Amino acid sequence: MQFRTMTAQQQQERFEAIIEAEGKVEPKDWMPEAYRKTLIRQISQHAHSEVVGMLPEGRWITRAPSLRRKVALLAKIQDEGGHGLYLYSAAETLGVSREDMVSDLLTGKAKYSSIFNYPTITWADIGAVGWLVDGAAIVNQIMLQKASFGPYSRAMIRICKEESFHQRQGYEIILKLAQGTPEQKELAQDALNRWWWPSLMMFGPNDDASPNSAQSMAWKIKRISNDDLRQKFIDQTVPQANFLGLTIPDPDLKWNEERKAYDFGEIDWEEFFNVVKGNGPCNKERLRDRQEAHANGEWVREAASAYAAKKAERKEAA
Ligand code: BYC
Repeated sequence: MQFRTMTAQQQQERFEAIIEAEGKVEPKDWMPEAYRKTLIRQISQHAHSEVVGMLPEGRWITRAPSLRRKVALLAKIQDEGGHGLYLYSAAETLGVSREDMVSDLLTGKAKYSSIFNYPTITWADIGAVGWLVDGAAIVNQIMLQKASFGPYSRAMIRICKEESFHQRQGYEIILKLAQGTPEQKELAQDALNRWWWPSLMMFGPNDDASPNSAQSMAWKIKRISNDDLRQKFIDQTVPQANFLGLTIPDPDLKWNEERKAYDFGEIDWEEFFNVVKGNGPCNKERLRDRQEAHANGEWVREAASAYAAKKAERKEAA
């Protein structure tokens, strides 16, 4: 039966059956309005995060310590731009325009990941971003490959492949510094000290303070809760820090044999919400840089749309 000829109840039942059977909801399928809105919210925020995430790393392209490091960093940052494009395209299939999404970002209406409002002040920060930020992103994004919305799930499969290269790129930078001179090791430790807690915040508020989680999990957009993902990240990252000979800046961090997991200290949620509200160390700078980049790209958008219009005109005339 076609969606168009179904009653509202049949449509709802078909949607629920797809979710139940681990199938994929596709853009032309009927879906509840709230499901569509949740996806637009999450996918567009994710796309914005990828694009804004290019900025803190972009600062280091001209200052990378060797040609090899520069090439790897450039490739990584280009990948992030690509991720933004896949994700904007996935969101567009839900009926929202790219112009509207970009405008929401540029006017400060849209959220993007809190992590990108922290500064990259030394080269070791580039290592920490790859190791910890991309590391956290992978832990979160592996489950999104199985998201119930087809275009999001397919975009995430490709993104995850690229993210694992990003994580290794960062870990290798930190490893070299950690094995270097005492000054280099100190740079690595200092970067870990500054990026550890913000990385834990990337997973979002605790489960009991996460208004969207329960419904997103029922719809199989999210598969694992914020707290469970955070724990997974901590458990896999602590042994890496130990191997590097670096100390995680948390005096309460302790292996819990009963839980077979690390206990850890209290996250400063006041800092998190403050950053999300726009008051982090770099929020203003990030928005200003995106606004500037958008204005500088005006001629490219004009040229591209003029070319598309000309092509359509020629096709019509032929
Ligand atoms: N920062 O109910 P909750 C990358 C918001 S990019 C800011 O738990 P949800 C990379 C949340 O939006 C990494 N805001 O929400 C790129 C919600 O507000 P709204 C980005 C946050 O959606 C370049 C409110 O808090 N990854 O990998 O169920 C270089 C309540 O939260 C944050 C993604 O976007 C935050 N950290 O769960 C390197 C992954 N956390 O919208 C790396 C996709 C929460 O109700 N997104 N909020 O106004 C997700 O998986 C989920 O959206 C989240 C939050 C886990 C982030």
